[in-house]
Amino acid sequence: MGMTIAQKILKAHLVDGEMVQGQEIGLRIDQTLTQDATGTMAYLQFEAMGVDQVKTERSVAYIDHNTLQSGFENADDHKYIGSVAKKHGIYYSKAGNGICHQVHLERFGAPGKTLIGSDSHTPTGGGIGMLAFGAGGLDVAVAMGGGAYYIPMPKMVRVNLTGKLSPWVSAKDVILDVLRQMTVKGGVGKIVEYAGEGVKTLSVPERATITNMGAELGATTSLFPSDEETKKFLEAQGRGDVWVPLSSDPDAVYDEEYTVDLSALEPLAAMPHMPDNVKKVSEIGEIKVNQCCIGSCTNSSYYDMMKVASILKGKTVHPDVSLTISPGSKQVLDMLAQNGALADIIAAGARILECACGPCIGMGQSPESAGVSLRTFNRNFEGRSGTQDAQIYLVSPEVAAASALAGVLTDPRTLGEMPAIEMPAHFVINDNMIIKPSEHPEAVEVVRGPNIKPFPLGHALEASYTGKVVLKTEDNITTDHILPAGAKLLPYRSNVPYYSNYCFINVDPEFPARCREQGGGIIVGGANYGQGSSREHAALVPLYLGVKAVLCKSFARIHKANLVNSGILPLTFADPADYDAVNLLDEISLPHVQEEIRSGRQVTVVCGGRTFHADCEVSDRQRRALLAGGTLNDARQQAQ
Ligand code: MIC
Ligand code: SF4
Repeated sequence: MGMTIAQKILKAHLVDGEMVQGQEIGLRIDQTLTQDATGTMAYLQFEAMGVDQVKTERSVAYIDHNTLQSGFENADDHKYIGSVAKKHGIYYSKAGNGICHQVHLERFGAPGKTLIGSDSHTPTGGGIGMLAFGAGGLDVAVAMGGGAYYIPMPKMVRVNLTGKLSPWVSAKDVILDVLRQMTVKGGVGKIVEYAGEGVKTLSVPERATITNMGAELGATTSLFPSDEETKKFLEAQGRGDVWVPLSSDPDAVYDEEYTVDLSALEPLAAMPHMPDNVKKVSEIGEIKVNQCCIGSCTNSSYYDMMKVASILKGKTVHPDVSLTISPGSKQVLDMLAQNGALADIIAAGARILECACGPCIGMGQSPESAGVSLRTFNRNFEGRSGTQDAQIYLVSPEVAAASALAGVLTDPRTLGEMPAIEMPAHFVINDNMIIKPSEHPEAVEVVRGPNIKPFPLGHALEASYTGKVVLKTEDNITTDHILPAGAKLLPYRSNVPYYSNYCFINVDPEFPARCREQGGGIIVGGANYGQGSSREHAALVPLYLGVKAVLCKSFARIHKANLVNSGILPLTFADPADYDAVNLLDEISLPHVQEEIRSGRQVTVVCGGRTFHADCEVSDRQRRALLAGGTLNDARQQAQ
């Protein structure tokens, strides 16, 4: 039987298990990346493992999230990560060099290789045919130490691209259309492959926009074939030698198929507050806009920025609009500076920000109260911008730039003829903000600032458990709900005790205090619990607050893995109707939980005199971790 592209790469990297759908497989990981907001934890865990030098082909530590230094915390974290990197064989991309996914695509990614990153948008690498996964920090630490990365063998989805994009319609509209079709839950447990005639009409940056936002589908990862276009991109990056061709076999079997007719697409927008709440710009109408933000790992390539510059050239941003531009990397900014496009952007009245995540993660540029902000980013969850009542729309760079000029949401097709943007034959290559690891690692001292506190460790699972329901949530709870980010809180990513005061703060401000009163307990959730970011803090902080189990209708993949790593039981209602019978502060007992987890049986749940069952769908390896109270405890026990 023929194979899909993903199956070929999985097969070449399989070190454990069988490629049978739903069963856990272990993969050899060629490359890892971390960013700073998840990196401190990942490296603290890596240090706890006692490995000297990373065992991967390439590991890179990026500083791109916490770049606002309004106190010592972020700068101290950068210093810590820089010194750990130097000591353990990891490349270090300094603050200002760019967003991890953009820089990795430009300078390190390679078709056919496996990559895991402690950031949910790591699948951006799928734009060049890399099999790239977002993961928790501990999983990345294990991979750096040479350990396998485990996922349940995913289903295969094929998205057929037919036709060719019309002028002013962009790759962002392709993925917004896929989100409209599949929803934010539609990709869970699946790898999405793009195929068909339309593929060759898309450049690598356009493909990367599409694979980037596969994270919003909940997909395990997304990828494109590696073809002549991929080769051209890598050659232009001076890295033609890493190119290999990759395509699926003609008789490859997919579990699901979707079609996007590129020719029929129009400019789209995801309306507040979910990435799958997609409408045509022409249907939404001319709403007044206060802010436009162009950048993020979704839309910050040279290609995107050149489109924006050509729209802004010779024009002026509307007096009521604040337009921010964050180029994805130093390479992009450098090229815009050298060819004069940056001058066009500046002259139009845009605010140029650092090459970093910036407004995407609420690191500055929070909109005004109830402000309407059009963003070329990937997430518009409520409150993520830093302004709780802001209305965030996700759009293409073309829509954002056109609207910034007009002051209202604007269909760029009204602008007349679209300027043609050529992909460069050679990108400007200057890696002087990427620091190589030391040749004398023994001489490097790791620097730890006072904000870096130890991370919590779970306790072995006892025979039975009784605790109160400390929170009951609706469906689609995101990790931004569980632990908000933003400029005020991100500096505490290496300080779990402090961060814990903000757990679920925008859902139920009493949650941290309630956990302290009750000595922890159980969280009850709806469907797709934990979607969004890979931040393992969304597990570590509840662990710190004494949460022993999350009982919900279904989980997002990375969050579920993070719960297991922390030793928190990920339970799902065997009968979703039982969700209705459980209320806040009810007492829940799990009378035989240890035995049931050990033997893989359903977990008995007693609540208010009723008995029902929950599933704990995990692998044998994960069962062991849950019994030990987390993956690190388990690794220690195995080592003994
Ligand atoms: C995000 O976009 O939410 C982040 C910030 O990049 C996260 C990682 C984090 O929370 O540090 C992600 O997507 O994984
Ligand atoms: Fe950074 Fe935003 Fe991308 Fe997350 S989604 S990596 S915050 S740019």
